[in-house]
Amino acid sequence: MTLRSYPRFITLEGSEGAGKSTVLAALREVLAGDARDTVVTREPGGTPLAEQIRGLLLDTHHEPPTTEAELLLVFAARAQHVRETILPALERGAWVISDRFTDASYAYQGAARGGDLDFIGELERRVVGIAPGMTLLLDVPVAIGLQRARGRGATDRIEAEREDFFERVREGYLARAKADPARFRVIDATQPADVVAAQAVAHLRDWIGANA
Ligand code: Z5A
Repeated sequence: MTLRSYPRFITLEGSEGAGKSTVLAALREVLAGDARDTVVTREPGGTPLAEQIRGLLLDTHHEPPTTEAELLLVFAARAQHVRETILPALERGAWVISDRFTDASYAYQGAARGGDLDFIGELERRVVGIAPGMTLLLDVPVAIGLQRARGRGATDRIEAEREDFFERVREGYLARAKADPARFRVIDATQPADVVAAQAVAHLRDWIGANA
């Protein structure tokens, strides 16, 4: 089974503290300004059940899930998210922007945790089945991203990982981008937040122009 790519499906990725929230707000504003039917969602999460799974994944009050359990939990949440939220929206012609999607599993559970990339690929094909048309990757050196993220206060289970974990996340994302330059737009997220947002908006406008 091959993945079906949807031009109106756009994902936003980045390692810790890359600044996805600001960019997401800017993208939402563009689509709302054009009066386009738009769904903005996130992973893990995006449906009531998937949000519960997110809680399990990020909670620090139980024993940490094994690498395999973590991987299956993110894909269980995604299976629900794709069928309950993303596909119904795409099928009615809406634009969907997701704060993270399957690339995050390759970066976090694959590159950073050492999970089996072939198995992740198999899950992607059999459980997910769809791919975004465009992915914006906000790239920032780990030390800068962690400083920003930890400046916000309480950390969840994954945010509490060590710096070398996030180095592998970043490398995992950059490897994905290099392997699929037609889909990825890599943005230097060390720039001021308004500059990063403006570049993301420019990519979105180009993409809409080519795919509306
Ligand atoms: N995860 C996984 O393991 N596997 C999967 O398949 C999926 C996810 C889908 C939750 O994701 C966790 O799930 C995540 C990966 C894992 N774990 N981690 N770590 P999330 O996306 O909800 O959580 P997050 O990565 O922790 O998001 P974040 O740290 O909030 O990142 P962000 O949205 O990019 O950061 P931000 O809130 O926009 O910005 C952080 C701070 O930096 C904030 O104070 C901003 O004002 C500041 N900032 C932002 N941009 C700038 C610039 N350009 N300059 C200066 N300061 C800035």
